[in-house]
Amino acid sequence: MSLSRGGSPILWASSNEPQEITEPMSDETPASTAKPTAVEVAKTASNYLRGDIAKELVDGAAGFGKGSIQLLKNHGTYQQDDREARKAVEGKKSERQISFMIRTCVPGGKLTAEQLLAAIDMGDELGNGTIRLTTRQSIQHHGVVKGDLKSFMQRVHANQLTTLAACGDVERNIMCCPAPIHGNSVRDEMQAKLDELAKHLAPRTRAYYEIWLTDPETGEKTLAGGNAKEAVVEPIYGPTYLPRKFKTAFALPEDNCTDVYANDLGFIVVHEHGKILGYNVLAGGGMGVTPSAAKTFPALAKRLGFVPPEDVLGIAEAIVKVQRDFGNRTDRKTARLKYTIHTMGLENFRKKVEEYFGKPLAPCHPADVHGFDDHIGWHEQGDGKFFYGFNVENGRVHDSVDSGQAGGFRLKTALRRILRDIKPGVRITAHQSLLFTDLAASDRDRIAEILHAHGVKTSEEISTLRRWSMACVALPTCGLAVAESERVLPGLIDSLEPEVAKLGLANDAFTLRMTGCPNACARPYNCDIGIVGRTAGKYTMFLGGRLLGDRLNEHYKDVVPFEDLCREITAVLACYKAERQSKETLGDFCHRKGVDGVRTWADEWLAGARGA
Ligand code: SRM
Ligand code: SF4
Repeated sequence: MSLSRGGSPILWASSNEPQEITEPMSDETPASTAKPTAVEVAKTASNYLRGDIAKELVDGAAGFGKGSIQLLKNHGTYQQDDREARKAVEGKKSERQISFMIRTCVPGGKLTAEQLLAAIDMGDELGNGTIRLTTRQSIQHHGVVKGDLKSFMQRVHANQLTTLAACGDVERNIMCCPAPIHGNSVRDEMQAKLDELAKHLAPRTRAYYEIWLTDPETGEKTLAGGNAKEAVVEPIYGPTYLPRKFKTAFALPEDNCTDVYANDLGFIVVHEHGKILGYNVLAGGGMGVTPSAAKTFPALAKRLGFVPPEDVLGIAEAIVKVQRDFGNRTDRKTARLKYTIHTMGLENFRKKVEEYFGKPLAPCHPADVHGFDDHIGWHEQGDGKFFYGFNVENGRVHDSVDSGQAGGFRLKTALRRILRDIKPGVRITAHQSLLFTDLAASDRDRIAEILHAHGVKTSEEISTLRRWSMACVALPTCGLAVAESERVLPGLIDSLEPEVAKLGLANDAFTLRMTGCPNACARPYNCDIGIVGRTAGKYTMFLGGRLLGDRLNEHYKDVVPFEDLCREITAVLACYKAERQSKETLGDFCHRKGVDGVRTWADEWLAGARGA
């Protein structure tokens, strides 16, 4: 079956249901009940995200109670435990080694060298010694214990960043193409618009400041913030915030590096002759699905209308408020904006948005995404300086020699050297990688030397396949993972690289994205090859999306053992090589031939009938 741009349920070919998630999503409420979900109850009673967090923070227990666990997400932190350590204590809940994942917002992925260095230090001193660059241009830390949460938040604040609204039922980290191309006022203005919007949609409760940013000794509020004097605490969100997470991205037609169609709200810049005419507004994108719940589906955002630059904040606020008032608060599985639009119908949704916006929306400008740049490698900035896109495999910044891995490298130490010695500007990409900006031509050799001295490959030395791949975090920290992802994708790529080279496809760019469950944190449903965790050691394969991110892929094969992924993917690539038309991308080829046609061809190839 085809997953059109409008989005429709995925059909799972096998009758095997996915393995029960070891720890059911604690914020789920059965769909049949009309009562507000437990999370809604917790938010309502929380007095603008306070709840019992402050009390429980100092109660001596290793973790928080159920209500606080939900509220804490809005403060940017998830209570987790190392799922491998669980086995050692035979599943006794009380003995789980509780720690916290902390996500820091980095709007548009823009940082200074000092800020990234400080984040790395925090990971070493209070976390698990690594940091994770995410698929939404932000930073995650893992392994922070409860007793260190407050000092962690204070250090994030001192680093001029925040964890407020990095997770939770609010607007999350807003994405934007991070490339620093000077003299390109379109990019400059778009990035400035993102900053305005991020500020506009940030929660205004003082809870964050009261709980985390008080003096640890005296309890005094030494660090300013919030809107103490405003009569209305949350003029946009209200006391119960949104029914579910809400995500926004900006993109350029020629560069959809933020995957704008995967967002609840998207803005595609419409520009002519170096001037922004306005933005095409998209609404209702989202990837997460629950395979056992047919009511859930991935969807690309729909094209809603066009606004001039001065109306971006207004239209965003109107859409957020429609979702606030009409989103489903009785079933978190169908609470995202994509379901609100599905339930209301696009035209009714548009009318409601226009009502909240106070004027009609102009029809979309024909401009649409037609290019994608991951910004890896060396580029001129346009001001005599350069930026370097540095591929960080799956976004994990660590020294592998510390963890005793074979073929070790010291990426974290190399990054420290680059950040300290060269002091570049820093941007995080939506592909979990880094841009070092404002470089001189002479920095080229220095950066390569530093990387090599630490056993790290430059972006030019990795394969095209690895460069365009992404994996989500999954095990051991993610409580929702049913299969491995980040820890196994590098090995899969190791085995695929020679096969791809043998087929003569080493220079072909196609996106390969893997996740440890169908929640789809690495956006596997709109790429060329999606590999989604189905159960321990087994995956569902999807084909026929594309690098541009404007088409959902289709179900190809189910319950594929990890050990078979390399040959299954190789067979698909062999089919592509044999039958593609000139300049046809892998995704376009699979879409044209159809997944059934590709499957038949590939199965014959695997059976030796095509000279495999
Ligand atoms: Fe995600 C939940 C990690 C981007 C869809 N995601 C989670 C949690 C918090 C697991 C949990 O709820 O207990 C994961 C934390 C694991 C860990 O140990 O760190 C997690 N998501 C991530 C990150 C770190 C993956 C990565 O490898 O980079 C990304 C952080 C982004 C950020 O900085 O804000 C991340 N998550 C995404 C994306 C991609 C995107 O937004 O562009 C998606 C698909 C788009 C979407 O939202 O539909 C995504 N994450 C989900 C979902 C499914 C939501 C749904 O509507 O069904 C969940 C589960 C949920 O919300 O119930 C989830
Ligand atoms: Fe966890 Fe990956 Fe599933 Fe996201 S996609 S919830 S990180 S296993």
